[in-house]
Amino acid sequence: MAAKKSQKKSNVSAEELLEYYRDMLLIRRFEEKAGQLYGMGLIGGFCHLYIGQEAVVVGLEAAAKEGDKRITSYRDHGHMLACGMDPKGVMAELTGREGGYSKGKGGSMHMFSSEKHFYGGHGIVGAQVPLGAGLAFSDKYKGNDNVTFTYFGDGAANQGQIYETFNMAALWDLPVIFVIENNQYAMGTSQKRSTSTPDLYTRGEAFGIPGEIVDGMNVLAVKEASEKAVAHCRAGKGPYVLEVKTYRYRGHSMSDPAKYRTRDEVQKMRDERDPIEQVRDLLLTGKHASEDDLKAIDKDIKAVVNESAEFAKESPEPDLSELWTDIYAEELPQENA
Ligand SMILES: Cc1ncc(C[n+]2csc(CCOP(=O)(O)OP(=O)(O)O)c2C)c(N)n1
Ligand SMILES: [Mg+2]
Repeated sequence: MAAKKSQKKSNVSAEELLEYYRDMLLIRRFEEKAGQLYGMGLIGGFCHLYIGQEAVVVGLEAAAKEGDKRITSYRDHGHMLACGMDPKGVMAELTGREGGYSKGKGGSMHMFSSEKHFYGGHGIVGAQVPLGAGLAFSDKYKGNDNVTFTYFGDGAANQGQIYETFNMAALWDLPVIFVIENNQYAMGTSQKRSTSTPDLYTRGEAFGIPGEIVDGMNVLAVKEASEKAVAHCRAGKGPYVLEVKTYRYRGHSMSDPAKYRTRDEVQKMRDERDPIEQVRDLLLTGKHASEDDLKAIDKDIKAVVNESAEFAKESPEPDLSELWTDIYAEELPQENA
């Protein structure tokens, strides 16, 4: 059903569809592998998987250009892979090893890449939102046309600091896209139980920020909305809100028994709305790819993910002396000063 809808709406090329298929599948398989390594005791601490939400970040990234920034919460592995960070470095950080993006000292929720303009990975709900506006402020100040994608959840959307940020972002016309990843739950609390007005995309209205609701299980719909929001920000018209309706298949974190929803609810979403299956359908029915082509892609992705897991197991534990590094900021390189 949904696949047919997106097929009608888009004139997307086969190459693009294949790229989205690959990017979403990489996130899905990476997260499945992370879940396995967690079960084997190789990953410690918190670990929040992104399975089910892949179309959100892949669709948003489809409209990004070099120089754009992104910042998100603790559910961050998909964001890192979608902006081109190396799966090996991400997986090795999950296992707490030297080869990880934070040299094994950060773990799942605390990874950064200045090269890919990825600013974390934040464990405090909503904390990344004012930081995202700050990143956008830096671009506005420097006079370039970069935008910042600032992701947060439906639960975070009820926090006070979000609205202080909306006010400043609108007042200063900051080039920031506030992406509300509405996966319908904040830990075990459904949006219905926690939120007085269900339409989170209208939350910017009081500040004069335009907003839109987007089908987050449909990567093409997300891409289209992202292009619109990005064009708005690059044109200097200030911030934009996108409420992207999505769904997480796994528990809130690896330690969540998920008793607050039925198995049927999750299964129905998987069967009827899965973002990867939708693109797979488009590729096959549009004869852009054969079953064999897709099998070959699956095999490639599995190899990349297995390689990342091997690296994450073999990379050494950080040396004790690392306890004393990365504590204070070093002098900034001139272009960032
Ligand atoms: C300030 C703060 N309060 C509470 C928590 C505990 N906590 C962690 S995640 C979470 C739910 C957030 O849900 P949502 O924003 O919808 O994001 P999702 O996990 O669904 O991606 C809560 C309450 C926290 N980490 N920080
Ligand atoms: Mg949520």
